[in-house]
Amino acid sequence: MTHQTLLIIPHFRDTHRLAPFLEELMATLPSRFAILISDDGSGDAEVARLRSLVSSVRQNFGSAGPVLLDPLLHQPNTGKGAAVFRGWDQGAGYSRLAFADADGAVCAAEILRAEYYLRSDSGGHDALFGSRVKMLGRTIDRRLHRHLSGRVFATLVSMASGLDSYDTQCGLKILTHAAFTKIRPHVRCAGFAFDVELCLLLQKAGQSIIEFPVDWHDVADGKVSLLKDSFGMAREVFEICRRVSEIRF
Ligand SMILES: Nc1nc2c(ncn2[C@@H]2O[C@H](COP(=O)(O)OP(=O)(O)OP(=O)(O)O)[C@@H](O)[C@H]2O)c(=O)[nH]1
Ligand SMILES: [Mg+2]
Repeated sequence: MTHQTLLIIPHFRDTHRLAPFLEELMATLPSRFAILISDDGSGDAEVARLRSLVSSVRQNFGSAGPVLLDPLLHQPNTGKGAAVFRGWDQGAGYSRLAFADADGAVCAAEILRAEYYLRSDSGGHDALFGSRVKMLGRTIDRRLHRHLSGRVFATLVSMASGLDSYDTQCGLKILTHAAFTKIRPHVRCAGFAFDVELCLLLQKAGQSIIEFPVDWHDVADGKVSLLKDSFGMAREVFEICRRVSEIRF
């Protein structure tokens, strides 16, 4: 079977959290998936750990499930957005492109459920954005301060951009390769606010996005800091809104 969905895992010094998640992905995803870890300037020692993780996982799983590609390496550290887009740029020949956070906050079964939904979707959506909505049937295990800061950020994004998204920052997104090709020339944001740019560009290009509630569990030892990153992200959001408003498709 040819591989149809390219799943990018943006990675920055996260091998210890990625290791159990990568095993779970290999055990859960079918062979239409290819997994590409996009390293973002983690440094020689961490890259050595990443390479050894990839080769031991390959040995354990053989050729039955998804293909685990050689990690995509880059120096220096450029940000999560840039790492995702570098990965998606490798996606020629795939029908769908996805990314998921390295910590496994959205588990492999949820990634598969979301990908299956977009694949078999009769509504003709071009992109699916995971969303952390507390609702019957879904499990959201998230620290209160993360939830509250996420609501503040989503409200800020909505006021600045008019975007009606409930949760732009969830660590699972899938889109068709065709949709990505349309917006690629306009992609600029390298940092943690890249999801906002992605959403605004897709909308502006007339692509239809569905928000898809997924299960989420916070995994300790994250790198996004409420104090350190929120001002930079707010600045990025205003810059993205200004720039996207000037783009014509
Ligand atoms: N490429 C790249 N990826 C990063 C960087 N910092 C974090 N990441 C990745 O971005 C993803 C999310 O980062 P996390 O550290 O899980 O963020 P968090 O603090 O747990 O925040 P939430 O998951 O949103 O609650 C993971 O896949 C990280 O490896 C970076 O500087 N560059
Ligand atoms: Mg996380």
